[in-house]
Amino acid sequence: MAKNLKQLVDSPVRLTGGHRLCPGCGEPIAVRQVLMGTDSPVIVANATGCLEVSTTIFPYTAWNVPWVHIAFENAAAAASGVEAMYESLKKQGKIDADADYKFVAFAGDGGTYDIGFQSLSGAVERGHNFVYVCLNNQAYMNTGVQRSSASPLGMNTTTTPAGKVQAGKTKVQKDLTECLVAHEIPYVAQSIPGRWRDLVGKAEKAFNVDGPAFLNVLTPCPLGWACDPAVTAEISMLAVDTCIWPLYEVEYGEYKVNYTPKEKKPVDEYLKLQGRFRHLFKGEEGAEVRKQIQEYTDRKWEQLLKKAGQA
Ligand SMILES: Cc1ncc(C[n+]2csc(CCOP(=O)(O)OP(=O)(O)O)c2C)c(N)n1
Ligand code: SF4
Repeated sequence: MAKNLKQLVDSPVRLTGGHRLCPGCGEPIAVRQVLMGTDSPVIVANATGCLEVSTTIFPYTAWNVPWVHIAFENAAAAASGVEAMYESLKKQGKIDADADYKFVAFAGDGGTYDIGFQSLSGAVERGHNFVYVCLNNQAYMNTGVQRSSASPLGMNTTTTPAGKVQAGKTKVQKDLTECLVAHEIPYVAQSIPGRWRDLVGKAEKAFNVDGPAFLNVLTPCPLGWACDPAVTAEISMLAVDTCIWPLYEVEYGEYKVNYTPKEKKPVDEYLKLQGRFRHLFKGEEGAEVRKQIQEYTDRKWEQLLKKAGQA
């Protein structure tokens, strides 16, 4: 990574304090770290969701960069349209040919895994030069914690409630990172807010590649995860240490695992800190789901190591 911690701290503040995201929300931490990945001027497209509604309460804004709010389903389309116009204006000589603007789209998992997926797929297939960041808190938080296709097995959501009928969500999450790898784009990576060096470094790479880049960032949500707002960074690190959310990157199809835990922790250590999985620690059915989560995690981790040539 080019910049040291002091230089990062002195970077321009592109998302200011004073927004109304919940205390301990992983989203603004991730956004700040991503935007520290470049010193160039940045233009942001932001889909509907917690980040958007909480940072732009009229007549105020917490954004210090040009920012466009776009519908839930088309942040990628908006960002690619802005990027295409920029390239056109450059060719027409209407803006400085040396200008090096960067374009970034932020959206939640609902706006990425589900409703925005077709516009994301289309934009990266067309090869637009922009960075797409999924702020993945694994549910539709802004509208009251409904399940998304990013919600993990066993999660209690308002549309997959844990109770007598089922122990939370009955399906595993869609592996969207791998869907983006299948698009054969220059750069795809997973990260967390708890490892700033990893996230800022990946953002830097994403901004510097020529073409589309996708970052999937696991962003803990104290409200929807029912966890202590003080441990956002630690919970994201536990997701990595249990291999539930491996840190890896794929550059032009080449896999690299960025962090291998010295001792892989049991998934229970991650699950037990979160009220969204509380029911899994009661009764036989809960124990069975925890076993399935462990097996699924182990299988995916082994597959990843193979892809990276490390197994
Ligand atoms: C097409 C459409 N459907 C539904 C909504 C209502 N809506 C606004 S925000 C939201 C949930 C956002 O979830 P997510 O993208 O995961 O972001 P988060 O709030 O969790 O950060 C929904 C369903 C909408 N704005 N547009
Ligand atoms: S509900 Fe969750 S994602 Fe939304 S602002 Fe609060 S902590 Fe952040």
